[in-house]
Amino acid sequence: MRDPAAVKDAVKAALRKQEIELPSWAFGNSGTRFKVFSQPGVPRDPYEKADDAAQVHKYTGVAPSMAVHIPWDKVGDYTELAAHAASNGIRIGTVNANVFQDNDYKLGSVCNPDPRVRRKAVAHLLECVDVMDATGSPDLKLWFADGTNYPGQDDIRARQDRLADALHAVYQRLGPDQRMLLEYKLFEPSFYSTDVPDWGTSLLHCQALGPKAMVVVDTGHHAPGVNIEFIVMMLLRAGRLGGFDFNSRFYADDDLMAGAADPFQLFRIMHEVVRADALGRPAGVAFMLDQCHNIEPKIPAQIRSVMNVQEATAKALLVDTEVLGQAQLAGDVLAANAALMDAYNTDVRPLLAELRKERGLAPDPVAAYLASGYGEKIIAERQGGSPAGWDA
Ligand code: LRH
Ligand code: MN
Repeated sequence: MRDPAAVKDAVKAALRKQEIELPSWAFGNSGTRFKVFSQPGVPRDPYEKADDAAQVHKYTGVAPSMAVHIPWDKVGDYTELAAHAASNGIRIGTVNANVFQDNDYKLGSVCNPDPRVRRKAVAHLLECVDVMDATGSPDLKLWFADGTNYPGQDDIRARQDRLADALHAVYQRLGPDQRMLLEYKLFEPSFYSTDVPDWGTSLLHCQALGPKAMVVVDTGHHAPGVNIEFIVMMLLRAGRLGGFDFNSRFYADDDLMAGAADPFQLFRIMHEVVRADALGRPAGVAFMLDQCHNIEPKIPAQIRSVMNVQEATAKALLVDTEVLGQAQLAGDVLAANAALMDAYNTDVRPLLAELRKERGLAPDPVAAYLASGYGEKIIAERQGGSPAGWDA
């Protein structure tokens, strides 16, 4: 029988080390192909995005970095941007390349049949490594919209050769402490073939490149019904899980708040992470949010999302692994399932509120943020200029 106080202390100790990275683009205007809704007080540049990201860290204590997306977060001096973030108590994290918004990329970027276009795309990826050097960011995250819309449109094998060549060129440029994170996605914006559609394709390319190439699991990038925690387990087992893009979805790549649509799935994923002892930084898994708050206020939504990941993690840390392990080995199906469900059905909100108080934070981060008046302040201050958004 476990000592409840010892269990609680162990869970709190692990949660204190948790770090969840925020996406700069979640603070800008976003939407769908039908409409990008504007919201008052939205940041107008990466400096203001970092200010907003710092608010999330201020109230949660577990969001010490903001991922940037180039050119959405292009600035004259990236070292200065990193210094500004640091003055707000956070750091610039993962650098996301963007080779999906230029007319030249209609038939693809690094997989494009036209070598001129491929060279242009590789040049951008290399520019992103320069940004990493300036900000001190360890990770380059690559997601390619590349694919085809009709069978026969292009030679899908030749496209893999082009992709491999481009990744190799960028891999060579990485510094000793830098990594490349290759994100896969089943479909969209391509609707027949996507050049990096699944974890197997990403893993094969990463293994061909070398130890600094890792796979990113975006929870919205799978076919309905896919057992994502199985993929997570396999990538951890292979030592190739570089990171997560957490969000949730009811249908496709909905980019909703993590845990909002399927908190049980997020718990099952975090159970595999905890089981592999991969929660802490030494394991090298970057826990990132990748979301768009199309209709809801963005900063409280980010705070809520971080809390959802914390809650799923706390529940995973509460799994009585001894009872679970014994039931599994005994083939006691119901006892094994019950061991997991007992943890999942535990209300961890009091434990998290207690932990926040112990860390000098408000027990309810959303309420504390809303009471701070920061939301009203930025609406009043951020007059003029052009609000950041996907098409910025
Ligand atoms: C692609 C994606 C990728 C980002 C983009 C903002 O769907 O998940 O991670 O570059 O969203
Ligand atoms: Mn993503």
